[in-house]
Amino acid sequence: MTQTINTTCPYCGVGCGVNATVSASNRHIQIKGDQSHPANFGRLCSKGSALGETVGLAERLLEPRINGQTASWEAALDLVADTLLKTIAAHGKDSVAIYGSGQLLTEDYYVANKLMKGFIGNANIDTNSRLCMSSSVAGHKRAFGSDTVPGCYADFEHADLIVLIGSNTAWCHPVSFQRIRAAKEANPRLKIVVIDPRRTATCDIADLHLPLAAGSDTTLFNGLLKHLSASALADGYIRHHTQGFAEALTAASSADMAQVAADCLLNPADVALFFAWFTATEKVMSLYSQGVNQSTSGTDKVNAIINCHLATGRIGKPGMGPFSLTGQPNAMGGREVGGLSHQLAAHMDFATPGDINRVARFWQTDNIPAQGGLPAVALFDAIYEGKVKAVWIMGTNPVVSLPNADKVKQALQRCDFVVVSDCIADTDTTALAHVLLPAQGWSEKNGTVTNSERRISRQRSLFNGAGNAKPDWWIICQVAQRMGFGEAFAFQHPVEIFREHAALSGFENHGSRDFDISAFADISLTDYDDLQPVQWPVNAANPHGTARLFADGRFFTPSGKAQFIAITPRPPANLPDTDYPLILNTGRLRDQWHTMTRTALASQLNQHKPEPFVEVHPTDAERFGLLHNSLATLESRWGNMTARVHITDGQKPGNLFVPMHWTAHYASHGRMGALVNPAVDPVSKQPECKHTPARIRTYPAAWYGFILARQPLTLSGTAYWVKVKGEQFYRYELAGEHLPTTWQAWAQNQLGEDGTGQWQEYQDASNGNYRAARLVGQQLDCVVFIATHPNLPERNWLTSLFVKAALSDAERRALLTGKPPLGVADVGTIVCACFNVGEKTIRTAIQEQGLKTPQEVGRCLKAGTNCGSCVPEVKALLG
Ligand SMILES: Nc1nc2c(c(=O)[nH]1)N[C@H]1C(S)=C(S)[C@@H](COP(=O)(O)OP(=O)(O)OC[C@H]3O[C@@H](n4cnc5c(=O)[nH]c(N)nc54)[C@H](O)[C@@H]3O)O[C@H]1N2
Ligand SMILES: Nc1nc2c(c(=O)[nH]1)N[C@H]1C(S)=C(S)[C@@H](COP(=O)(O)OP(=O)(O)OC[C@H]3O[C@@H](n4cnc5c(=O)[nH]c(N)nc54)[C@H](O)[C@@H]3O)O[C@H]1N2
Ligand code: SF4
Ligand SMILES: [Mo]
Repeated sequence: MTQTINTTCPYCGVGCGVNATVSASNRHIQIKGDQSHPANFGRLCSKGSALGETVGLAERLLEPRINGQTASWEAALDLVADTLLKTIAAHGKDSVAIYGSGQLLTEDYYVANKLMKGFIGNANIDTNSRLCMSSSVAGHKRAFGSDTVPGCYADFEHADLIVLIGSNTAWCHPVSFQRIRAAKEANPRLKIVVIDPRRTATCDIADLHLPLAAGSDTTLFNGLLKHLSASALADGYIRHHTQGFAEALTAASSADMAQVAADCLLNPADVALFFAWFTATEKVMSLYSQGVNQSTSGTDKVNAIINCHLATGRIGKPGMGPFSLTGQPNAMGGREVGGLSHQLAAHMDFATPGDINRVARFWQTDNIPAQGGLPAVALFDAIYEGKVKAVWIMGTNPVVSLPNADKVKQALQRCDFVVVSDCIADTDTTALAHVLLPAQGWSEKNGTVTNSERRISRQRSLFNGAGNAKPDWWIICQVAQRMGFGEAFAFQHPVEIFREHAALSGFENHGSRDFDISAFADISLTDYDDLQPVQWPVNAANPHGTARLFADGRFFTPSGKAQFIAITPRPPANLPDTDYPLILNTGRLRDQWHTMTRTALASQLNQHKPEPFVEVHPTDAERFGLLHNSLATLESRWGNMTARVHITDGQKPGNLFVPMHWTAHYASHGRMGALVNPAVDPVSKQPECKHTPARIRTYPAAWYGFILARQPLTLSGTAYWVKVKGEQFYRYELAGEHLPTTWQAWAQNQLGEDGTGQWQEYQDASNGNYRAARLVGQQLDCVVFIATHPNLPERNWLTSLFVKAALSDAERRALLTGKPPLGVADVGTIVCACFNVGEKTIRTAIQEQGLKTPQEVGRCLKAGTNCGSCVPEVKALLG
């Protein structure tokens, strides 16, 4: 029996609708894009398409655990509530904290925030959104008086210029990227400018790429403001709808174009072209993400961009406006409920007079503190210092994702009481918990999320909870009840929480707050279950939602006018010096989600970039003696990591890039958060994850190798390892600083030898090569390849053998060469994750069939025809 249910993808802030055909008996799902969902109209990216592979039970946390032992819910909830109460009694309210996540549903988030700020009575609840969206939130508040994203995705089809600032849209918001690409194909006037120190896959559709110096965005946009002031000002708009223009222009006035180009390390002609396009184009959108937010000038960067839109009056109308791309599926919902420590709920905050009193009356509590609480980095410092003695972490993996992550780890090791709610059993953070609470994950949980364009969508349960896992809202309410706050947390179903959240948004609002979904204050369960995606505000005046705000030029500031902010550019907090001469930048890959707890479960998502790597410019590689594909150790003042060297001129000289994804669970030395400096933006308190002074040196490997094995292994004596799940195999990339006595004994030790298999072996002591393979019956069981250099055979042909029921004679004979027998094609590194098409297959088809365009490659091999995220790479192969 199957059933088709519409739900929402749990990954990025695009917020795609998913059509899930479910057979509940075996937890099997078939995933399709929801044609009717306005965020994606049926499209999904590689991650969304692979959701079906992530719902297995193997890695799940299925029961509560206390100090590593399985426990009942009663015992675990009692312990959490009692310990919080005792800690508060002994050390005061401020000694407890919650650290939440933009991956919680709105309903979960609402009750977590209500518990901490409303009833426990301190504001020490912050979230990973501090690392993600807080500079955008702060910039919006300064300019608009409210945290409002004015536009919507449909604007892509109206725009004539789209500027992508600090956003690798192609990989991080792939479905929006495809939509922009399609808009460009349909509208030849539409120009795309990418502003990013790196040349990313997003540059594939760029008419102009500005590889600016890291951290120099405020200089560039100040320069643009000054340039606009010469010929493109919307004088009437500035006069009637804004304040502070003169001061902003004065602050920008030293920024003449040549100086801007020099300060940003850009080609002056490119800067001139960008300024000319922006000046001449009415319908311009500025889309920005972490290259803007994750900076000690993050809030200023946001306002420098918004200033240019206000100066030209280009906001609130079709095809124009600043547009902050949200990261997590519910980054926006978290802001609605007030998940950040300085916010209250429903877009109210501690700083706005009357808000505390209003929320207190609505919640019927007199416990709300007078001030906001600690933001994420300071919160973990307080844990480290022993000021916060009990912390409850929900839906986030801070031991990986916070800056200065080794200190975060130590903070949790020192902390008296660490509770972690997660759906996955073994993460770098769950490893440090005293109490583990199994949360229902995507496919089980039920509630709402809000995407980048303010669109609320339903995530619906497809299955019953795994094992004894419970929804986050239920867990929080149970603890609240045990702490004596029963009446305020008597919710029986997420719809009841949603109604309260909606009612609060309308409470004494009268148009004074942008966030208003009061139309749902009395929503029935049936209507909630059927809720169609809708953009807030949704109220009596806008019962069907609102695509754009600010068309009338009225804002939520006391004067009703938008505010220009005078920006004085500042360099990043920590600059390179002789000890740490390089700039370490960090970010995302196409097929992984953050700390990989879920995406790494899907074999097909692990093939594109299987191993932690560091991108280095050729001149830096030469300077530091690094070879392509060798290993290098990176160090900063805060920590170190080891990664594979990728030499590419897509980097700017002096800059390094590492992906943020690897954890101690998947790699011995890949946890990049250890290096990242903890400097924060003075306004938003968002950390500067994109800019850490670092150095790099060759890792002194005596040997390199890999093992492919049908079963997971317990490795011993390998200094460097990375674990990669594949289709019926596990891949281990390995290296060590010392040679073992014999490779044979070493291999048997790693693989376990019970005498059942047939071994093949090859050794060449002269060049340090050792190769072995074991077959069990007709099937390949494992292979080992070792050398004293990193240039081992490619893994793809070998990995493709694991799905075969029986190896042919030719395949057996070829095994230890690592290359397919004559006449059998090696697919090469997987480029298209959706259809598993490799680089070599694409190259061969291009050559043999004379393919000229990505469309022709798509017709021939299907590569790039589902999510389209690999089209930039297909194009590169065509080139
Ligand atoms: N595949 C995938 N998609 C994701 C996620 C994921 O984990 N995987 N996570 C989601 C989340 S939570 C988020 S927040 C978004 C993030 O989405 P993005 O912000 O697009 O992703 P990042 O790779 O973190 O950073 C974007 C770019 O900022 C650039 N940058 C660095 N410094 C500067 C600078 O000083 N100025 C400018 N202009 N650019 C700079 C980097 O080189 C990088 O290419 O992605 C979401 N989507
Ligand atoms: N250096 C550097 N650091 C960064 C960034 C960067 O670009 N560079 N980006 C920052 C940004 S923008 C972000 S958003 C963060 C992301 O960083 P994290 O939030 O730490 O990363 P995730 O892997 O998404 O962690 C989510 C956790 O919640 C669990 N989970 C999933 N669903 C549920 C659920 O329904 N309930 C519960 N209770 N748990 C669940 C997952 O298994 C996982 O352990 O990283 C930040 N850190
Ligand atoms: S773009 Fe991909 S990851 Fe983002 S919501 Fe859509 S399917 Fe999910
Ligand atoms: Mo994020």
